[in-house]
Amino acid sequence: MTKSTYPMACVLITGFTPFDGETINPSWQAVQKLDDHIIMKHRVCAIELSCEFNTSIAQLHQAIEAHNPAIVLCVGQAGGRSEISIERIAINIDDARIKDNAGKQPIDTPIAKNGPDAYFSNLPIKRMLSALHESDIPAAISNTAGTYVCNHVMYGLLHYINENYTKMKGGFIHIPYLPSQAVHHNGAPSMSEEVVINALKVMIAEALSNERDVKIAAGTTH
Ligand code: PCA
Repeated sequence: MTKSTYPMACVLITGFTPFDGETINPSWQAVQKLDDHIIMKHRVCAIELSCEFNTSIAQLHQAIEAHNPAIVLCVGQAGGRSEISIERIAINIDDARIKDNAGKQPIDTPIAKNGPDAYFSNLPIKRMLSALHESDIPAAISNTAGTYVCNHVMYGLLHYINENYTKMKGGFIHIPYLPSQAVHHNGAPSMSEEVVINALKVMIAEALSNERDVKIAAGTTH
């Protein structure tokens, strides 16, 4: 085998289709710009997930099988949040406030019947947080990814990793509205696409270079 025929290791990064009346989703807007970028000798592969329960997890599993990534970073919109939110935990429940893009609205439905109540991200979330702060990007650890499609995908990702690829790293990032969305939501905070793209690069590089996390206080009292 010649050197060029070895596939390059890859990082899978996902964004979502628009939902809840929006015409764009900032996650896919940013994520697609990173497709084919090389970060620390890893090729970034970007895919768009449907904002639909079940379909989204199936699409994610298919992409994992196709690319065998070292790291999977899923990204979604959290309108109303002001910072990059590094999600710590996914819980085994769907409780949809609104219908998904396929018209489904599961309420108090477990994601995996015999799965554990929750999974923690196995990415070095505190290191990622510090790296973002060092780059002057507002960010925080979040202790809830909600109970809609993003939590569903994060749980589906970590359950799949736990059952099939225990060496694979995975986690979820929520991002604020883009300024072009925030103008339609009175008082809502926003973050530019440029900053979000930079944040994703910083977090991917940090996750690729550190297997283990560090203990830094980043909890909340509320
Ligand atoms: N945000 C939603 C689903 C898709 C997205 O971008 C959520 O936070 O669940």
